[in-house]
Amino acid sequence: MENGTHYRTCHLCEAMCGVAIDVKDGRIASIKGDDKDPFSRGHICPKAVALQDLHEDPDRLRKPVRKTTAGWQEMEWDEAFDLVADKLHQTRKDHGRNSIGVYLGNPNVHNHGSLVSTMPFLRAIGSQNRFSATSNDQLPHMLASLEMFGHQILFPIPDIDHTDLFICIGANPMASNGSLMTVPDFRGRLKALQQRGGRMVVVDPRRTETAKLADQFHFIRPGSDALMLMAMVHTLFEEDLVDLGPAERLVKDVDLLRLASLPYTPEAVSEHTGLGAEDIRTLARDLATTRKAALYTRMGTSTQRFGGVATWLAYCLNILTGKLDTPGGVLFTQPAIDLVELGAMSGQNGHFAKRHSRVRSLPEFAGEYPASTMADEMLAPGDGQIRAFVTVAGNPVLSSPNGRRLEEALGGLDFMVSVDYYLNETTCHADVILPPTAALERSHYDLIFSMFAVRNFAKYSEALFDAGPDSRHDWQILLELAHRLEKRRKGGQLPLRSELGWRAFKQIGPDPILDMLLRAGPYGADVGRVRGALQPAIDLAMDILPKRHPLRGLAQLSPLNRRWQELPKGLSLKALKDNPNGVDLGPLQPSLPDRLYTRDGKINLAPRRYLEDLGRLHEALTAPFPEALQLIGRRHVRSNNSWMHNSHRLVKGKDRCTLMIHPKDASRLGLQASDSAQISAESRTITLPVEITEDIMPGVVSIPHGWGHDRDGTGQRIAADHAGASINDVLSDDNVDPLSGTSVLNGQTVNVKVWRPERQRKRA
Ligand SMILES: Nc1nc2c(c(=O)[nH]1)N[C@H]1C(S)=C(S)[C@@H](COP(=O)(O)OP(=O)(O)OC[C@H]3O[C@@H](n4cnc5c(=O)[nH]c(N)nc54)[C@H](O)[C@@H]3O)O[C@H]1N2
Ligand SMILES: Nc1nc2c(c(=O)[nH]1)N[C@H]1C(S)=C(S)[C@@H](COP(=O)(O)OP(=O)(O)OC[C@H]3O[C@@H](n4cnc5c(=O)[nH]c(N)nc54)[C@H](O)[C@@H]3O)O[C@H]1N2
Ligand code: SF4
Ligand SMILES: [Mo]
Repeated sequence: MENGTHYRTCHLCEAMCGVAIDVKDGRIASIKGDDKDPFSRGHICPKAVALQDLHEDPDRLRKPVRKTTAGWQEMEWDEAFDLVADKLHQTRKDHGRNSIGVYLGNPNVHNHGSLVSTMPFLRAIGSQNRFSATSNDQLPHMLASLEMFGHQILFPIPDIDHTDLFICIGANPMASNGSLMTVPDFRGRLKALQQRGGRMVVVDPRRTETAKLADQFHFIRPGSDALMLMAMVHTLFEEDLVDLGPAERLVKDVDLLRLASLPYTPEAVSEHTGLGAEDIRTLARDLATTRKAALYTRMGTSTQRFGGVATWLAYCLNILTGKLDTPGGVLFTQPAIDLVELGAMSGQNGHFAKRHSRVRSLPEFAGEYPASTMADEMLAPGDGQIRAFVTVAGNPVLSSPNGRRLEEALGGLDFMVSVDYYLNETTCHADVILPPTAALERSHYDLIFSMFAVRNFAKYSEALFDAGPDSRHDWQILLELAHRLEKRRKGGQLPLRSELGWRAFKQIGPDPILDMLLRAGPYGADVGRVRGALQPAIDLAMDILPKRHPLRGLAQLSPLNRRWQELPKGLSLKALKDNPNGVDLGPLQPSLPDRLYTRDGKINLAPRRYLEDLGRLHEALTAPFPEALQLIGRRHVRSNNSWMHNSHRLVKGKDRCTLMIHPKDASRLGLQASDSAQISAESRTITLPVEITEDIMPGVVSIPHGWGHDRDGTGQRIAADHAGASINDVLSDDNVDPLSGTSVLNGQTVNVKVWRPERQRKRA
């Protein structure tokens, strides 16, 4: 690689920070924030520097490996692809197509190559037993978007750069750098908000790093957000504060929501939520009376027992107070590659509960079953039992509830293959591991997170290092496997046209597709001269064709759509290559009613599914509180889910995998600062050092996820030296939000007691 500075987007989290990487003599000399990136303006977090560690990590796999009785053995790619295709094909032949399970992990969405090849790959596998990190994460947001706006990835994004009130519930952007809100330099943007007289209010069971910068903070009992949000809705109606603003004529069923909120007075929910009734009223009034305000919720409200209802109510509150589609409120983005529109064009708006899982009858979402039932589907015998398993960029043993049970289930499979460059707690159960190129060896375009960004922005990064002939990108691995599976399914040979299609796809890869989509998109070709001639035809198509007609979609998406007339033009892959720091496409803009995808063109304020779940919410109102401690998660800026713990500079220093507990609870349990505690639920147990702090709500304890690297058979030496324990070894996989199937990762109850090895040993 040439000496000099190379510009890139950091792909590790959702923030899309620009990095400037200096290369000297073929090696990385430094990684800094890119001051010329118009979106991130030089901001990076400590993880960016660890991109180098990831790249140079001697523990990272570089060739396919196969498990043998004598340990892992390297293989050639061709041989590995054939072995995997043979095994998967045989399983399918012997036990049916649903006998193959697939789990897609989080890094897939940070990888445009994986994204364009996942669909053909899944089609070639052909199984309904699909899972992903979605059901441990943002599923309730996707469900609310689907039910209310008619499209599963059309998210209202807080316009943080222009708002005067940011209400942040169950999210910790100071650690996470934002989620479903791509917001590089959250701290800087918050500072600007506060400097223009704006305020941030945080509601969380822990006084988080974000809460410490807030103008106001409230503790809330885990799992009770839906009650608080319902009481806010109640207040808006009671005090006549409902004003739908720009959405006025688009919203339906306002009265249903009003009726539903009647029982939830702030007084009625106060004790259950831990917030004072007057505090809840004030929150509702402030949201209603601040013209530019945004209410934002994330992991803490989505991965809990009322994740579905709570997320829906958060959307409702923004709508009822006229914040949807208002600058300074929450808006839909207009990305350069509009996957929302492209999805809709091909009828892929999303679907929910079209079928149910075999063992526990949990609903699918977007063709995936909840991750919490993955082990059931492997362990329970019968037609459709998973016997072979594929993981791509995931570590569900650490990231899904009841990791120990999943581990046991993986151990019983006939065959498992993982596409991953680490031998981690999950991939160590595979028979074959296919390691892709590292991130710096491939190009990068944020197909997903550009859609969630607080400004419209496009950036393409070229590969920094040559991948070398004996390596494969994720997309090459997925397409190769798909091609070989298809061939086997068709008895060895594909019809000529299909064969040529596969070859062409494998030849061109994802970047020419990007180019095509960029040129054909809203910021694409400059149609100035031909506009006059083509405009009438386009307008006609938009007027007369039904909303879901593919031709209308095409017209809608094309640079000729009048809606984009004011947008900057000329984007293409070349244009992005010429601007390696990225291209700013302007602030978020109002887009209603065009952006809606519901059949009737309305926003459904009170979808039936949510109303049907309210019986359960009402029961919670009268149920006694849990006596036991409630366990919640947490994130730290130097960590990233389960897979950045093999970087020494990120894990060194104070142990971060601790049990946070309030002094009152600690003293009741006889726990002291230097103690370890045993945390358990039923027979699931882990042990961790305690961290006694008033920053956590009494009655609540917190453990970060992604740790527990002391399992046998893994291959990350630094991570093993800083093992910690996995919160998911304690959490139950029986516990999902019944409405959405999302795992309850926050608010499950646990027992905590002192753990002193000497005492334990004496007793034994
Ligand atoms: N208790 C609890 N559990 C949680 C959470 C929580 O808050 N609390 N958070 C949940 C959330 S939000 C998420 S997103 C999940 C994440 O859970 P997962 O997606 O299951 O796991 P990750 O820890 O992200 O592991 C990613 C794996 O991908 C590999 N990898 C990295 N980059 C690439 C690549 O480019 N290609 C390939 N093929 N592999 C790659 C890494 O080596 C690593 O093994 O965890 C969830 N689990
Ligand atoms: N450094 C770092 N950054 C990351 C990641 C990472 O692992 N590390 N992961 C990335 C991923 S995959 C994601 S999805 C995002 C997640 O981004 P965020 O959602 O911002 O991340 P969390 O820190 O999990 O924030 C959840 C908050 O909810 C609180 N909480 C828990 N239970 C409840 C509850 O019942 N009610 C309320 N109101 N709050 C509750 C927790 O205390 C915590 O502060 O972060 C991304 N960025
Ligand atoms: S916040 Fe950190 S990890 Fe996330 S994109 Fe920016 S530099 Fe990368
Ligand atoms: Mo996530």
